[in-house]
Amino acid sequence: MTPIENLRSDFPILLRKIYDRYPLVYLDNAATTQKPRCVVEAMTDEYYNVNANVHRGVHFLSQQATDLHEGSRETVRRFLNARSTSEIVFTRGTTESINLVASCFGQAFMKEGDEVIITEMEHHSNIVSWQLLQSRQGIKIRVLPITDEGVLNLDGIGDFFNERTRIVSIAHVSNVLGTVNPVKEIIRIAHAHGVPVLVDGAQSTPHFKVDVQDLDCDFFAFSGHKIYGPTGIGVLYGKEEWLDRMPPYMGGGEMIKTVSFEKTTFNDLPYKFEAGTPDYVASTGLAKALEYVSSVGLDAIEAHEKDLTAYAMQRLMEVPGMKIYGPQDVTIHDAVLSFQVGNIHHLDMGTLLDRLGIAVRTGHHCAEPLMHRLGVEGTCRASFALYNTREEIDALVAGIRRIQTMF
Ligand code: C6P
Repeated sequence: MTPIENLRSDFPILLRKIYDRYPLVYLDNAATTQKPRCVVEAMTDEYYNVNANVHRGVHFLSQQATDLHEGSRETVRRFLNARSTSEIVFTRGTTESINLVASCFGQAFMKEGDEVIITEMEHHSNIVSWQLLQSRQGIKIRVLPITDEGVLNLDGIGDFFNERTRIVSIAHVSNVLGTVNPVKEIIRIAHAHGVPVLVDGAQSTPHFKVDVQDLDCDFFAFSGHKIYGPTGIGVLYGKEEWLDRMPPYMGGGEMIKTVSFEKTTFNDLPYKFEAGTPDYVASTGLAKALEYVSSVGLDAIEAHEKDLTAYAMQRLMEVPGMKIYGPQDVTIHDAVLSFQVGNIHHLDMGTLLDRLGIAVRTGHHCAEPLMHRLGVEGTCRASFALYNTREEIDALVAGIRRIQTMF
């Protein structure tokens, strides 16, 4: 196995000079990761040599493309340790996966006054999807609070469940605080109340091993582009017992068995939820990315990123006026660091870091309610991937110190 330090050469973009001058220091991985050569090559190869629509043709290319697409589904199944490929629905990403559950689970199992439990640290996709259901069906959204340290306090969680609670929908890892939520424990508690759980895994799958059977979650969502795969593809894992009883999300080709003007019958799982031509080239890219991550080893990635996170926390705290959000304990703080330096506006900080070739994200990070809870308008956020190095963190700290002297 290649040592993790030698993997940078798999990512051609990391050689870029920003403004023709500065080596790229890419610390915006929570927004999207860079792509290894093998992912781009697999997709190019498919377009050049295989391209045909899947599940429809009797011809050679269509069958080959179908085999690739369904093989990718099996790769995803293995990656998540799902029981069956029937439980793996391809979507456009985490956002679509969550919307699918809110819409279809909501239609099947929720009536006016029924409740969903989310948390104060959710991404907009896990808030607004439920608000849309609220405006359509009059459901209620209950919000689990976080502590000042940015973690969930499970002591009072029992009070959030009642006879109207229908589902819990929570982030595995916060994209702002880096908090790793105790989802296994939350799932255990929810199940004790007879309530299923959707886990938003957008920020967990790239960083540590996820086993949906071990978690016993009912739904799990993630995006390809955050785990070194292409944009435009993601996954919804769902237990068959739930997916079977939910209505389709969209109507169209692929999701039907028979259609007449009087009556349509729907396809088996997972195709019932996959209307229209799927992004079969992106599914190949996603499978390649998951194979790449698995060959590096998620344990090795986790150890490397934990080292980076601990090192970054320690180095950033040397900067006068530094405030880091989220838990101090790196065992529950994943590869995302949101920070604020004195009264330097996060946008100024991000813009000036960019002038040094350092890419971070600034703003509310699609988590405005969390910003309100933290009492800020936005933060600066550095987030790490397997190819980042301690030297890049040194460059970040040096950049921040240089900017500080300008204010
Ligand atoms: N967060 C970030 O910079 P999509 O856009 O569908 O791939 O993922 C949505 C999403 C859902 N949940 C969490 C926890 C997320 O972090 C994200 C995406 C990016 O933080 C873009 S806003």
